[in-house]
Amino acid sequence: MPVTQTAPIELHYWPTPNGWKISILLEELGVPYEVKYVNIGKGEQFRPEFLAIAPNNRMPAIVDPEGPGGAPISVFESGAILQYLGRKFGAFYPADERKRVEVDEWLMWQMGGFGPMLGQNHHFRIYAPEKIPYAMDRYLNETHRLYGVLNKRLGGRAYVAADEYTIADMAIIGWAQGWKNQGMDLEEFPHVKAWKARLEERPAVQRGLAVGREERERQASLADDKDAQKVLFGQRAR
Ligand SMILES: N[C@@H](CCC(=O)N[C@@H](CS)C(=O)NCC(=O)O)C(=O)O
Repeated sequence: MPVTQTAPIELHYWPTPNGWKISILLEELGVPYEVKYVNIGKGEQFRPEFLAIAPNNRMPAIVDPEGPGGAPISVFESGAILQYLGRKFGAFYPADERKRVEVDEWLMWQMGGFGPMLGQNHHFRIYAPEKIPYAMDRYLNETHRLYGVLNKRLGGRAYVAADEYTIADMAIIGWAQGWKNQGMDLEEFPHVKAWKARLEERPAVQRGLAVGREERERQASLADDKDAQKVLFGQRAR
């Protein structure tokens, strides 16, 4: 029986590759949700009410007022959120064990590699006050390697896992938006390019990527915003 959602899911969010994963899934599911912006450049991720649901001071996070047993539940870490919503609504996360293992493999590949490594690449290329060739090369090469892995995987396949469109694709697509700033040339990765275009044709993907665009455009770009850089870079245990 399809699960219905009556009360909106709270999405604690800022428009970035990790945030887009969840806005895309919620748009695909067509369930009610309410965006609560967490402006990470202004330090809103350190507010006590946000830390109570996301102790790692990173968005995205959700609060589902209709969680297991009908009681509210909060979830942080984008991969865990994708899995929770996929299980709850029985969509984009196949129940068949072989398929689910494939989805988990590619979801973890994104969470552990095609996310953290691309993030470091972007940091050292764009934000680092000094250009450190060793760090820049290391993360550029790793990004290139990861795009190569994805390209091979997508050869002869429409989607990354389980022969269908899943949360694994949704986890990866946001990170592939930034290929230029990551120093990549998509012509080198034709299967990635075709897959990206295929996903971007989906209205829900377009809507998911647009959530909060105006909020973000109102802000100075992080590369020029020294105050935001102070908030985001060089964090230590508090
Ligand atoms: N592993 C986390 C990473 C989330 C993450 O890095 N979020 C960034 C924006 S993309 C953030 O909230 N940064 C705030 C900060 O650095 O304080 C996830 O996938 O949810």
